[in-house]
Amino acid sequence: MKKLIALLLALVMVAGLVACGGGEATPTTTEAPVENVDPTDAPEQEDPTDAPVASDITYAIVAKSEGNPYMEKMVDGFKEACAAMGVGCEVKYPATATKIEDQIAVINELIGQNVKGIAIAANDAEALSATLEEAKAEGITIITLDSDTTGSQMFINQAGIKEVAQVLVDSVYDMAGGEGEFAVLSAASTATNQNAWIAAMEEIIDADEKYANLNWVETVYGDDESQKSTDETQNLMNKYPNLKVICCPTTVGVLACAKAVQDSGSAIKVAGLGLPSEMKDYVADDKVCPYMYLWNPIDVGSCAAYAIKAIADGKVGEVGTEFTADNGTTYTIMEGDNAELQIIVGPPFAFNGENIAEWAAIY
Ligand code: RAM
Repeated sequence: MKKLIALLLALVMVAGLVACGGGEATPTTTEAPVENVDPTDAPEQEDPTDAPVASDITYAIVAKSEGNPYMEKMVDGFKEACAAMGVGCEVKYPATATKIEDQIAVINELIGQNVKGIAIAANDAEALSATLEEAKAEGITIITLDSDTTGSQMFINQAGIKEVAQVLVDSVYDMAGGEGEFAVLSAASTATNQNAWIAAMEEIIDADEKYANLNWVETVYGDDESQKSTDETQNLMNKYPNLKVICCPTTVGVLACAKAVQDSGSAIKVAGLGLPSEMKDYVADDKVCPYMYLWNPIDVGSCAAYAIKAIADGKVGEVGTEFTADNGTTYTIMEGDNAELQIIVGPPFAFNGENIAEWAAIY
């Protein structure tokens, strides 16, 4: 089984390396996934992340929280890229997603371990800055992925903030039939990525008359915990009997919400960002979630590892210039919102009843 997973991952990585360019629609998020592989046809392969590492350089990845399959996929991509570059890889999960001291403790630990680069999915937009400055003063390259913070040299942005917000607003508009009540079930209240998407959703709705008949009743927070997300969904259903749509810009939240709504028999529709492997039973025209969006979290993790090396190698210049990372992909450098710089991995991709099963086999 481990070997099959490794093989599938390796195939995804090959596609992923092509896909990390940003800008244009990218193959791994927009083209058909690799074919399912018959395990009996597959050559015997060692898990590449088990291979001995020649260099004494180690890069680390810090996730938002443990037990979140999205984070685990991102970590897989990071590990694979480290293995391909021949550098060591350290993976850290903070004790919680809600107490920023937990991520601070993890970064301090990594400084003590002499890692050369850290990629962090930040649980707060600012509270990590001082610790990250200390890390940089020790010569550690600091980047953010998934969720940004000040103090980061570069944010590996999975998809543009406005692009994500636009598909979420349009999903709500469509699923509500253009008018009526909707709510947002988010992750932790300090999560930079969700907060940025929510703020951009507000701007999009305020700026266009088309959305004037949508009534955003409340935003609640499930903290990327399944039970809390379920409880918050039930509270919304009880509090707003006319609710038409719940929009969840979090893979943990959208799964808990879809299940709670389906189990209740309610006619509410669920929109948001979900992992196909977790959402396959809930996504189809006639199901609780007609369609949803995401991108390839494995690509995001892989791009982060390559970006650390590019920065450390001095390949990254000014805003508006390009650099080619060791995966052979050229990225355009943009100004960051929290981090100094950012690159965008690719556009959000729609999953529906037609394509969800294929993608569920990959992530
Ligand atoms: C959850 C996390 C993650 C986010 C995805 C969409 O897994 O909150 O940060 O990017 O959802």
